[in-house]
Amino acid sequence: MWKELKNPLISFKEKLIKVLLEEKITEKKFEEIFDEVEIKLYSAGVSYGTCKELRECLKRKIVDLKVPRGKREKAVFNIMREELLRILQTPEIDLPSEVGKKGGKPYVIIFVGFNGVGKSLSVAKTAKYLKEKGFRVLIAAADTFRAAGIEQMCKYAEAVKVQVVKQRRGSDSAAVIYDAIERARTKRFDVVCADTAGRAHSNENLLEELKKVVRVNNPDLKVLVIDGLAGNDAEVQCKFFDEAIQVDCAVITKIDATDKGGVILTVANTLKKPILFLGCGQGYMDFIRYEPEKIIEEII
Ligand SMILES: Nc1nc2c(ncn2[C@@H]2O[C@H](COP(=O)(O)OP(=O)(O)O)[C@@H](O)[C@H]2O)c(=O)[nH]1
Ligand SMILES: [Mg+2]
Repeated sequence: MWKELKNPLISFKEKLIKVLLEEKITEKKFEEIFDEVEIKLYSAGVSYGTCKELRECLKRKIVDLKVPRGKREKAVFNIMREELLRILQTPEIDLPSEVGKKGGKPYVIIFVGFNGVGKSLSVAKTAKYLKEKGFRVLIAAADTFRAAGIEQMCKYAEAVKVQVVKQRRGSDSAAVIYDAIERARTKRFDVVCADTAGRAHSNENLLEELKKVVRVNNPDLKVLVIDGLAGNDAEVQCKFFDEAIQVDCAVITKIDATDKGGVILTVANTLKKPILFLGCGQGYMDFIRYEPEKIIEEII
């Protein structure tokens, strides 16, 4: 899952330790070693901005580092651990407790993101999870744009045994979600999980539509879904959606389908917002909690 991230980081660590055995690490030496690693980090999906930040904070701690013989390995490891953790550590969110706080009023979650990133499946995973926590969950099939968007959401909803609110294809996605919230209010549902249409940088209309969805429905949680295979583009996607609608948290999908893993660093560092879960498969239970310490254990 993390191979392409792990290999360069391990090799970086080993190179530093090797130099440290002979002499102090000068700034020039540090830059030289980091340059080699950086290219590989890019291709593992760590964005330019995130690499730069990592370089600067590691540099500050490692250049001229003085440690007694025998403690060097541990010292380098600790510094890397600390700095990676600083990047990966984001505020936490406890979804069931947030839903509980609404005290009977429906808690509204919308999922946004580019096409094909895994929004609809993430809606179903979240709905199933919350249902199993004892909440009454309703799904809004509000991807009214894509052909078969509604049918797909209905199929997922049926599979996780959650009721769904839908309208005709091409109808107003804000209105579908509005309807679902009304239904949730009158029928005493605790949560509405709303799908939306995917969009791209160039999709002005869809972006306006998304802003309207937010304006009209004032959701409690706006979840940005990012594909774990997105590579460096993850940074652009984070900024694009955060500027448009101020997202509250992220989901990173398909981490089972890649060795890159760097997208996680990029998203954590760019958004600095909670990561709700990591999607790790096409089944409705295929997601894991986001645990930065565990990830660091894997990568260094
Ligand atoms: N392997 C894997 N596939 C996923 C994951 N999440 C979504 N997918 C697949 O990615 C494709 C697109 O997902 P979908 O939910 O339709 O994306 P949407 O266009 O953003 O709604 C589907 O084939 C999903 O089964 C995941 O965590 N792992
Ligand atoms: Mg979809």
